[in-house]
Amino acid sequence: MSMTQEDKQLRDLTVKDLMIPSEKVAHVQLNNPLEHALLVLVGSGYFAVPVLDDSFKLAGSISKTIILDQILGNERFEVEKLSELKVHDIMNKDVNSIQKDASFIEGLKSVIDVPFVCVVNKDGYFDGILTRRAILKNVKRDYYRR
Ligand code: 4BW
Repeated sequence: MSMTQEDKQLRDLTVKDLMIPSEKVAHVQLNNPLEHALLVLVGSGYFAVPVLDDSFKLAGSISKTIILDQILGNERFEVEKLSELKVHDIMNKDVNSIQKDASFIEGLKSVIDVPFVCVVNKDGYFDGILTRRAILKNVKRDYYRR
């Protein structure tokens, strides 16, 4: 009989047990105009989402703050930039990633300074995200089980 995630001790959990799979993750693509990215961010309610290339490899991340900073002019928001600029022009390219088989503690360390980390396979293809929420839920479960 296979163990469910609920039965597992923290030390037996891997990122695969905790991650949100790619098909449930809101994301944008490198060549999308900023307007599309802003619609995805506002529509989903998320602060930041992953950016993927045409082959579904992780390329970066983009947040509402990066977009608003970019279109902020001296006296007004330069909204025309939303259709002129593409996601790849302003996205954050410096994103950390983790693999599915990483341990719980490696996952925990990866979300100490950021709200989520992208999960990729060894070739850089996007598998999903690991969120702080998933880590904290399991820390709480473990605390009450003791
Ligand atoms: O739509 C939401 N549903 C639920 N259940 N919780 C939400 C939602 N929006 C926000 N939250 C909560 C979560 O606890 O607010 C936290 C901060 O959200 P954020 O960062 O600033 O938009 C959420 O914490 P989290 O689940 O640990 O998620 C951390 C970050 O991971 C989010 C967002 O940037 C990203 N994220 C989470 N789920 C995502 C996602 N990005 C794309 N698609 C998803 N499905």
